[in-house]
Amino acid sequence: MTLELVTAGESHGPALVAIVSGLPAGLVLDRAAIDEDLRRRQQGYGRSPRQQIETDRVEVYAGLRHGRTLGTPLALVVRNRDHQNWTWGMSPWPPGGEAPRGGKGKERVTLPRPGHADLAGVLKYGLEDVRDALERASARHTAVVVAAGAVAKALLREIGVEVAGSVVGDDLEARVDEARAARDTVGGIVEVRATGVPPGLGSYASRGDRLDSRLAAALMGIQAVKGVELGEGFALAGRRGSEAHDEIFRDAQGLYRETNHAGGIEAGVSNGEQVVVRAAMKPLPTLMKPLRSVDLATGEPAEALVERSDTAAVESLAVVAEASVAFELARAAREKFGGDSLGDFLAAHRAYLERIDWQRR
Ligand code: EPS
Repeated sequence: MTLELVTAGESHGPALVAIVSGLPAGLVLDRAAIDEDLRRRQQGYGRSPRQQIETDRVEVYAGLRHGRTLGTPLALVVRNRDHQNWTWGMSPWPPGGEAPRGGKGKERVTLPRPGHADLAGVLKYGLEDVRDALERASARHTAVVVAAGAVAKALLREIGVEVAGSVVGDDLEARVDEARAARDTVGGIVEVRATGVPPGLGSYASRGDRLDSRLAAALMGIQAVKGVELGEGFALAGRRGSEAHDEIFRDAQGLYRETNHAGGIEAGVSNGEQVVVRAAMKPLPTLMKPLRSVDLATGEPAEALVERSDTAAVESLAVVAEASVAFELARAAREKFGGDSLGDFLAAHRAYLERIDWQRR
């Protein structure tokens, strides 16, 4: 039994969609808790005016009855309010007739932004309008990832796992103000910590089973993330082994560690310590003072597309990274403890903890 997430949706299309399969039956979901995570994702210093248009709310179309999962695929939808300005430009069907006055998305985009999906997308898919690439590549997509992550957090809470993301460093607002004044953008670093993770999630058996490889892939799957670190990651490369590993001790309560350089994962398996991961976000590629590019319609040098955008979205990344880590931990927990109902899942978890508690003494 494993948890899977499939998403769909364009930034200015009608809605974003997520299908989560592999949840046990009987998990109670709290709509307000999911909406609260959606709200948190929309906050943050440096976001664009788009966030004043959107008030993200989850809608559920399948897999839930009276607030309890049915053990069937859960279908989540977050609508794009801004779509009302793009009904012609982002119409799923040929729009026909005249574009409404003031409607967006009528003009073909031919000025690719360095760092965005624009050029790679038109080349890969043989597109003529950069918009056909940028709409799906947009970080707007992260709204449904957060909704799915909130569901994963509800499952993890049942086994005592809490996941929290935060921004690393406290100088963000000043950096954003300076960048905005210069019509530029900034990135940053976020950290996610998960407590209560039992030892034994993930496996060293195969590359794709490793919990660290899955967390890295999940974090790299978020728009604008260019680096991922597990535990003290890059710093470990410069240390000696005697300063890099978490020695094992034993007292009356059993085995324990005094340090957590590994970030709670050894050999791709959780070791019972706090899981600590970091993600580095590049500066966003839409600059109000545009970078040099080439007009794909004429082949002539030109300035890149300037669209309404964020100066920074690092605080939002903290929420998205939290959701992404939660989803991967929940997936690993589903694989370890299985069960079609929440009761079966919890019973397997309890039996496992009893067994390792005995083994750790
Ligand atoms: C984004 C560009 C901006 C951001 C968007 C991500 O969109 P717009 O062009 O509509 O202003 O606002 O993020 C969101 C909409 C969101 O909800 O996070 C991009 O190009 O990735």
